[in-house]
Amino acid sequence: MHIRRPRGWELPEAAATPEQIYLSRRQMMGAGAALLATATFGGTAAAQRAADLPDPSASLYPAKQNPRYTLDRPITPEDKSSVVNNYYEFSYGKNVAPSMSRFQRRPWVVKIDGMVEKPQELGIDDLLKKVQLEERLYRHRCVEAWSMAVPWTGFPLADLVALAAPTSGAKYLKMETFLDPKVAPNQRDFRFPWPYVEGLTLAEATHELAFLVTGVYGKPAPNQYGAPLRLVTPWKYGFKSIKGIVRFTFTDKQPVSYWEQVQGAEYGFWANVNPKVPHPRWSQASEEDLTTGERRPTLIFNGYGAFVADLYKGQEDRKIWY
Ligand SMILES: Nc1nc2c(c(=O)[nH]1)N[C@H]1C(S)=C(S)[C@@H](COP(=O)(O)O)O[C@H]1N2
Ligand SMILES: [Mo]
Repeated sequence: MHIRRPRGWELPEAAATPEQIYLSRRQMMGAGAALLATATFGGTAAAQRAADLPDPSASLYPAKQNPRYTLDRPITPEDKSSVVNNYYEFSYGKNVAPSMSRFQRRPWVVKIDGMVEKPQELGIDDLLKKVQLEERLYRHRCVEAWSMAVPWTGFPLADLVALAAPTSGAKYLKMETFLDPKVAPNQRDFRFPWPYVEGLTLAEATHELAFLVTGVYGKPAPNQYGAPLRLVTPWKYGFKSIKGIVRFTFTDKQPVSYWEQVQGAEYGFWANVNPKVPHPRWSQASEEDLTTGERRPTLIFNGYGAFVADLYKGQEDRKIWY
């Protein structure tokens, strides 16, 4: 009899079947009941213990605020921004944190590969020793037309690019979210192309605004913000700001991002904020401010035109807006 070796999430059944049925099927395939019990219930207890441990990077916070990045609006209070999140791996709704009980922020290994002189794998705490954390106040604009203003803590993406030392042929940086359906239930949903992927040109990735975020509100980021490592590109729609990053690949091919794979006609590679270029299904002229609940006009490049317009000089009538 041919018994297919279980390869976890890679089994098509795992993607298509609710966990309960999937587990009993694996049981029939010969996996020991005791082993299964350890894998499921033991794993949950371990996750709980890990979640209860203090974050090993806590002493790095709060970091000094960089005064170069100022806001034209009040900071969104944490009790508002922490319950309106997008993190499709865990929930298709906005209150994501309750679905993250199995998520563990350590151990967290980041892989740097592709067209680089220094391919490497390093733990997040080793990475944190190689960079200098700072706080930055940034506006955030979701393509769904809501916005907030957040005190992120992190370090320039350019610093990670420098650690990698890309070769001269590298033109793009591709980033990937972790893949573990035991932790992120929606990664069993075969309708979506997991893992979440995003990409930037190298010019964008080394631009001073591109920020790798590890913290928020002066402390290590709560899980729903994309801990322990997420991107923030404040001049672009929020879906570019990939969460839970485990891999950075330097390449000469333009990466096809997650949303581009799902719905390429509506969500492209560039995704630069422009109030005059509507989404195919709604206007982008204004946005709902999460802080006040009021609508405010959307700004070109989300207000960062003075910083980034040079990146796109002469291309303004091309497809850089979606
Ligand atoms: N891995 C991953 N990253 C993601 C998303 C996601 O679903 N999965 N959603 C994106 C979208 S659409 C937005 S608006 C921001 C939301 O970030 P916030 O929850 O910190 O506001 O995360 C982005 N990064
Ligand atoms: Mo978004």
